[in-house]
Amino acid sequence: MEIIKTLGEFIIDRQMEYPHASGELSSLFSSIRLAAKILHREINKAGLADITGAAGDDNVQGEEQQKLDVYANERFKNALAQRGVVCGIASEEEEEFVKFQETKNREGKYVVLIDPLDGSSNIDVNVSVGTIFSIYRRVSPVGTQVTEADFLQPGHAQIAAGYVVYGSSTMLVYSTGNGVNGFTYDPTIGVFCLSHPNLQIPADGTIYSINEGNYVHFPEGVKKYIKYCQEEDAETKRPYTSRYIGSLVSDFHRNLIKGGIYLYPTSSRYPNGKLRLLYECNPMAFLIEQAGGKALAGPGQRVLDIEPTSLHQRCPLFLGSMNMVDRLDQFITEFGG
Ligand code: P6P
Repeated sequence: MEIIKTLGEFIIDRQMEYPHASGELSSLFSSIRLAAKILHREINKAGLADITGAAGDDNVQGEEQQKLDVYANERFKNALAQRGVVCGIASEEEEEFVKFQETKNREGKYVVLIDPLDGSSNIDVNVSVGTIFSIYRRVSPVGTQVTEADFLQPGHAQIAAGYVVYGSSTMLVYSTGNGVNGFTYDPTIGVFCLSHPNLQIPADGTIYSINEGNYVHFPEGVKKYIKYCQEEDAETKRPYTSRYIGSLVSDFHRNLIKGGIYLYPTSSRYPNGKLRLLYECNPMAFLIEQAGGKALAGPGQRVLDIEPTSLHQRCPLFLGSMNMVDRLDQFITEFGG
């Protein structure tokens, strides 16, 4: 008889490891779990319902908002507000951070930063998309209104981070700082089941993931690394394989399982990189370090040590297998990156 450990049981078991834990973080995760199940339902019928396609507005990024972006943002915002343990959120879909005004929320100890539906432009072509979340303890006094300082914390202060990937199966992968665990959603019984305990990224891999369409604009060190990936070398199993889905969560998840490196450098269109530090780079960097990998924003620059200055600031991102990121770091240190 197979033993099913659900996400809920896993959270309770792990909570026992933190005697001081008051169960609030568990409650926070249950709200994320609920929103993820609802989004799973909507994404898997998106092609049928009139919920695909643009919503007609542009978000703070100036990107055309897909209807599911808007829906996802509302779902996660409402779920996170209901439990009272969160005093506010920042979202890719919200220009300003959102203050939860209920008294129960002002007592909340946590803030959540979220990309509700990353890669949403892929929905209409049936390619995997994801939700990315990052959780901090607030720095402002409990009982007061949340402040911007609560959101502008360096990534190493995260107490938890994770993602949901809505792919061939829906998975929730997260860490609270003691390793990374993956849960696969079983829609027939409506629960996330532990399917990938203690995920560790291989120290080496043979996959590099980058949008080579921007090659001519890449820094010299990145160009040289790409050529390195393409050279013959039996010992280091090169040439590597190029895989780029164009959905960060999907590219990240594949590399986490198989080993590999994901790169989003600066380019002419994105002089500071495209990805957002607070709700894309930091949570993914937290996870990859917890899984034994590495995440840089530039030569020797650990993503998690960046001191944020604004909610939607961008930064370059190089993350994945430790030895692959170290090799890239040599190139961008010597030639620029
Ligand atoms: P490009 C999706 O828009 C996203 O934010 C990430 O999910 C993805 O990795 C990246 O941008 C793709 O960007 O410029 O290669 O299309």
